[in-house]
Amino acid sequence: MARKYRKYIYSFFFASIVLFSAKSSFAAGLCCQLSSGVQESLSGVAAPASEELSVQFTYSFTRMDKVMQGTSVTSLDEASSSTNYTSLPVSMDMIKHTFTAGYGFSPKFKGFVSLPYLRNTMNMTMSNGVGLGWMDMTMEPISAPGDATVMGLYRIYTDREIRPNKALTAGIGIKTATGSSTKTTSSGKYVHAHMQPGTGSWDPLVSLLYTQMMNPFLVQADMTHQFATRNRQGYEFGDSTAINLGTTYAVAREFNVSAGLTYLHVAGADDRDGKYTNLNSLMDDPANTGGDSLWLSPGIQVLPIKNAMMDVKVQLPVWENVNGIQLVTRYRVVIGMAYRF
Ligand SMILES: [Cu+2]
Repeated sequence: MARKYRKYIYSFFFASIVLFSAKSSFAAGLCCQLSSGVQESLSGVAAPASEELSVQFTYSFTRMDKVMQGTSVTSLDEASSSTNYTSLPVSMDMIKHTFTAGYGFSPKFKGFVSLPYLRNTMNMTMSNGVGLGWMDMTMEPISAPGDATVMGLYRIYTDREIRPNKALTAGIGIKTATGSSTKTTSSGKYVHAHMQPGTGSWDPLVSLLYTQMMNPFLVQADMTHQFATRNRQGYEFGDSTAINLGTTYAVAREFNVSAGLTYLHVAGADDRDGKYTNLNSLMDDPANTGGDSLWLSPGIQVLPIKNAMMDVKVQLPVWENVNGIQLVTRYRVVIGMAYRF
């Protein structure tokens, strides 16, 4: 039944599927690791065919208002009574607009560039001193360009040139340092490292992607690793590894449903010179960065006209194990629009 739809899935997904849009601002505390988008690393970007240009616009909204310690959900009250922190995060929203362009230089090689623009907002609560209670405050929003990413994908193996059923693709790239990592608050101190629009570091990326058509399903497995390097201010965000398993099912010519399962590992950050560190603030203690998590991502894809696609997905954490205590994601919504020329 879905045989005739096959090429539509193909045209968008088979070749390369890279959404590194998120690599930008890969400032990864567990709270922000999703916003940094690691988990999307190899799923969802429109892939251009040879001598074809693809453009994609992606909007993502990440809501963080859950506090976790290790594998269990805790509360702000508990976090404030069990620790000495006098500054705690209440909620954080991250909005990211990403423009991605891809070009197929040959049937085997494709190149991509992605440019993000971020808006991060945050509410916090601060102690007025022992016995004096807590006061809520809203931080000044951060709105700025994030880190651009450049990536190349090379198809290593395919079972046949025309309408392949299987393909193995390797990717190599770099997350640049185009976003600012030195935004300050009104008091002149650096904003939380994980709220900065960029990381200030040039981080190499490697990925491997396997796709297989199992009519009417398209199945893919991929892995991406980002090597975080130290930025000029002495801060090093942790390396991250994302392993993703996803499937797309062609319901009709113009409509697909998709599901993804992602395992994400993010190493803790290291603030060598202490410029971003404030041990009175939970968000500014590097001990509260990094961890492991598992995400589920149901979604739909609409292909209204030839060469165009719109997709919407929700990403939900189903299991997490954070280092220390962290503000983590409750949900994330991603909306993408792509066109190939
Ligand atoms: Cu804050």
